Amino acid sequence: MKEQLVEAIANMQEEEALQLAQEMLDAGEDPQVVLDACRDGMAIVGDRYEAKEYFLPELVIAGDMLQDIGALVKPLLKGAQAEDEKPLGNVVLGTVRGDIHDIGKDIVSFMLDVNNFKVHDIGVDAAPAKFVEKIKEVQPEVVGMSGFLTLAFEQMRLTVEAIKEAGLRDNIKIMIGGAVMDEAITSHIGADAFGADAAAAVKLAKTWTGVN
Ligand code: B12
Repeated sequence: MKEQLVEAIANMQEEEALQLAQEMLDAGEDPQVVLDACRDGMAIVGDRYEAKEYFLPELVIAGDMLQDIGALVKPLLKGAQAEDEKPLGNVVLGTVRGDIHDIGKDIVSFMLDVNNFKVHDIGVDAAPAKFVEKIKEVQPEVVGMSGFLTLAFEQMRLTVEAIKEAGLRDNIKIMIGGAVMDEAITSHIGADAFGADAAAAVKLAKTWTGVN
């Protein structure tokens, strides 16, 4: 069924995709498998966009589909969290300036949240000064930057620079992620690590806060 969901997303079959996701969850499938299928489907959409088979409207539909499926998955993940636990740490998270992609960031935010981190989400198109301001305010252990466009490389680098200039770099760990990011770009940007998905983001945050 996972493959069918990937296909439905890739082929812009909105209703089928939502129905398949619901059926998988009803049948007791791990919500993470549903999210993985979304990601695989989105990767195909991205490839078709690049190949000029799809255009902006398809990206918009794909974004809508993912948000709808995300809304089905989230309550199931949330159920696992104990309400009264003390947060493991603070994370400031945002999509960098010039970039408005937020689906991946929101999944990361949500997974950190269900894993008991306090997430301070500063949204999309977040300028370096906005990161700095929030870091000063909440003094997080971890900062996460999301980026989906090639132009985000430079914005991430500028954000790290701004954090350094504000004298805040030594106290925090910085992770980056998003469609076009990879391990190789991490040191260029001046970040500490790259995470390929939300699970990696949680793992990094746990390592850096001494949880494991
Ligand atoms: C949906 C989509 C859109 C939607 C976004 C809706 C929304 N609310 O986010 C809309 C239609 C708005 C859009 C617009 C554009 N898009 Co677009 N979009 C996509 C698409 C198809 C999927 C992105 C997505 O949501 N994926 C699903 C999520 C779940 O996966 P994910 O994003 O990778 O997130 C996971 C990981 O990356 C990771 N992660 C994410 N953030 C972080 C952060 C940290 C700290 C860590 C550790 C991990 C992490 O965890 C997430 C969950 O597991 C991608 C193609 C692709 N393959 O990604 C193109 C893509 C990103 N878009 C692209 C482009 C070009 C654009 C536009 C410029 C198009 C245009 N001509 O206007 C605009 C840009 C607008 C802007 N200024 O930002 C290009 C970017 C190319 C490039 N190299 O620059 C891509 C790659 C498509 C392509 N192949 O050409 N887009």
